[in-house]
Amino acid sequence: MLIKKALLLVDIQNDFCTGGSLAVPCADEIVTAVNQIQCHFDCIVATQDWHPANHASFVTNHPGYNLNDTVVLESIPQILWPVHCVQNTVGAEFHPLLEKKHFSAVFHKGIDPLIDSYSAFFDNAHQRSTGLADYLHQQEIQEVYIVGLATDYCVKYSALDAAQLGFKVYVIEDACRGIEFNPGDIAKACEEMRAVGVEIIQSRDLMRRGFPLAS
Ligand code: VGL
Ligand code: ZN
Repeated sequence: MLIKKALLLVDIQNDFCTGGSLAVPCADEIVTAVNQIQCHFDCIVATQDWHPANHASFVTNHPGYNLNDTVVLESIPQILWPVHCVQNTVGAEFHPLLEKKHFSAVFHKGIDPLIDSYSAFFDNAHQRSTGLADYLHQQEIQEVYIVGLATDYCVKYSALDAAQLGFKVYVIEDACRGIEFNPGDIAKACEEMRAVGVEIIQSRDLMRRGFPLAS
């Protein structure tokens, strides 16, 4: 029986790309690869970081605190970020060159003002689901291939949750970029993902594996 695979595009949005408020170094470089691999997947899902303006991860909502300070939200350490990906703003839109017409569904994350959501599946307290897990189960997906931003935050937490949910998970390294706030963060994220069985692969491996083209 053919294994059902989904491609998950994490947060490929203007605010994480060049000129954005939380620009991930070299983020724009992934767009070509992400567009090229879409032809191998029947199921393509994307997430948007989608914060209300009063979101608790924004440094501006914590007077007296500085960028990248840590606060505690619902017992979870929270890094304070610049204002980014505010709902219905240009910064929250997908990168203009990202191919969007084959998306099967889009899921929003980080909508609760009181808690952040690095993972595409659940908020950081694992209290509220984005609906992505149910959707992938409905589509009878067994394997999830992850690309996007940022390797050491939302890609990592999405991969860890996907593995915990029982999916076979692949992270396509050259179609991701990380923040690397501290040197070594990206490598550490890859090790954490590997430790739970996530395979870190390259986009060229998709051709080698005898990947069928989508029907
Ligand atoms: C992300 C920091 C804050 C991400 C989202 O998409 O990796 N990082 N919000
Ligand atoms: Zn965010």
